[in-house]
Amino acid sequence: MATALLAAICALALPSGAAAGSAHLRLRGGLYKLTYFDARGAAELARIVLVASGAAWEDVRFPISMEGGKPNVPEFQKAKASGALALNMGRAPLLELDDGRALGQSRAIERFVARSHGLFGGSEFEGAQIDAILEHTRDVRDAYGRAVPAFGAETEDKAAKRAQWYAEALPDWLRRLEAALPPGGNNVAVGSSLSLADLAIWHLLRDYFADAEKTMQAASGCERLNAIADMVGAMPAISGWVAKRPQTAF
Ligand SMILES: N[C@@H](CCC(=O)N[C@@H](CS)C(=O)NCC(=O)O)C(=O)O
Repeated sequence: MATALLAAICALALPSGAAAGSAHLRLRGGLYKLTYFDARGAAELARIVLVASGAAWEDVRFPISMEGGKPNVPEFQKAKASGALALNMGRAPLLELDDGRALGQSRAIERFVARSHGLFGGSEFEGAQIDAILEHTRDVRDAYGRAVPAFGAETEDKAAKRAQWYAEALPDWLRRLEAALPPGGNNVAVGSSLSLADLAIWHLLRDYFADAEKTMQAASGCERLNAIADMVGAMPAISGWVAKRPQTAF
């Protein structure tokens, strides 16, 4: 249900509604403002990077109601109709800076904030290694989207596909992700300090999939991935965010 709802939100192609109030996306304080739906969805890793960066930021969420059995997002519609989301082609998330500049695309936002706050490695090559790990995590997420249909009713077939994902496909992906980490120690994926790669690994292993227990089982042989995820999860900024963020189904 949660995945289907996320897919529905992420696939929304809503007609333009009434014009938005002009104050809707105006910055009220903080270095950044990140606007997305009231969901983790495509924005949560960007939020995690903002949290880890220590920068002041504003977490703006379009409410989602389920009136009539389908997602309704009137504030999103207004923002979209106003052109306020044009930099993400009428979609969310959108990052705004306190100097008036703005940026769309979740991955561009993640990389920009990470680069701006020392979370993108110590050299061009480390940056590229971080990029590669980020793309690996995206590949795993995309594979899940292909393996387990997000739309439609829960069926036996879908349950079987989900079971296969956790029992076979995810362990295989995670083994290969572990093997793809650059050699090193220190409980970080790249170089010698925390980076976007570590945050993306934590998000994939501890935050992304609905079944946390089965994800832990799938990752059970992956010592480095687990060490990285544990290190990130123990960061006070991250554990504090997880404790205080709005609880959403997806
Ligand atoms: N690749 C884009 C995808 C953006 C996207 O599809 N956002 C969805 C939510 S996950 C959205 O705003 N859907 C509403 C719509 O397209 O009208 C990103 O990562 O930012």
